[in-house]
Amino acid sequence: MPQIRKVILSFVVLALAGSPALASTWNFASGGNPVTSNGSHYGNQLVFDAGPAELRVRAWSNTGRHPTGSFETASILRFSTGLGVCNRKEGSINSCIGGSLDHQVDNVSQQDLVLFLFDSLQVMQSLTIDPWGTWDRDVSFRVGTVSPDVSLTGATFSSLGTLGFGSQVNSLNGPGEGPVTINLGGLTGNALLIGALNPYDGSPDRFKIRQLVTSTPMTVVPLPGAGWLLLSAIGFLAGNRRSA
Ligand SMILES: [Ca+2]
Ligand SMILES: [Ca+2]
Ligand SMILES: [Ca+2]
Repeated sequence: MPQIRKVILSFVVLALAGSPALASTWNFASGGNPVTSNGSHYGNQLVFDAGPAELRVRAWSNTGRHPTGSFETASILRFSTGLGVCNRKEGSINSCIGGSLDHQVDNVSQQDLVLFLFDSLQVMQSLTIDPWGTWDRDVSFRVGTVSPDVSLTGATFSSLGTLGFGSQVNSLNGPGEGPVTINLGGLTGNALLIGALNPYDGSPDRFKIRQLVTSTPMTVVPLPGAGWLLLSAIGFLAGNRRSA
């Protein structure tokens, strides 16, 4: 009888634990995760693969005039050390790519924003930024549950909440040339919006986005079949106790 109890208890533990969290590490530097790009124009998109999960990345910057400071599409680009952004006020895309400053994610004159959009809910674990040169490394981010077709065009920082994004979280880091890994706090959503510190604090932040780590949320299996089996198992255990 103890053997049977052990088997039933194992089943109960399994049923309650549900599916384990699966971690994904997304490497954006050259040679990292495979990427598909539809070009380098403003409003372009990069699609990264990591096993069964897919991640779409797009960029915006607050270069718009209707209303002033509203977001317009920018260009998201993969460089040797990670992802950078060229916006509509950083010269032509080619000169921006060829220069050493503007092609980073930065808050100098404009606020660049990078949207990471997943095809499922993810727990946001950590993000690694890597400046090109020595710059301040402050980051602002938001996690949200948004439409798969979300567009930031025409939105402003104050209207991001209506699109499904949560409150802005800031990570303040000193200046340096080396990479910094930021804790994303385990917030859950299908979207992560990253930029240099907003608002600009007088010391320019510029960086590439090198790596992102996420995991799938833990789920308790609510299968009706499992529920009935669980109840039967508990009943069996109770009956067993009475007869013991
Ligand atoms: Ca830029
Ligand atoms: Ca800029
Ligand atoms: Ca700063």
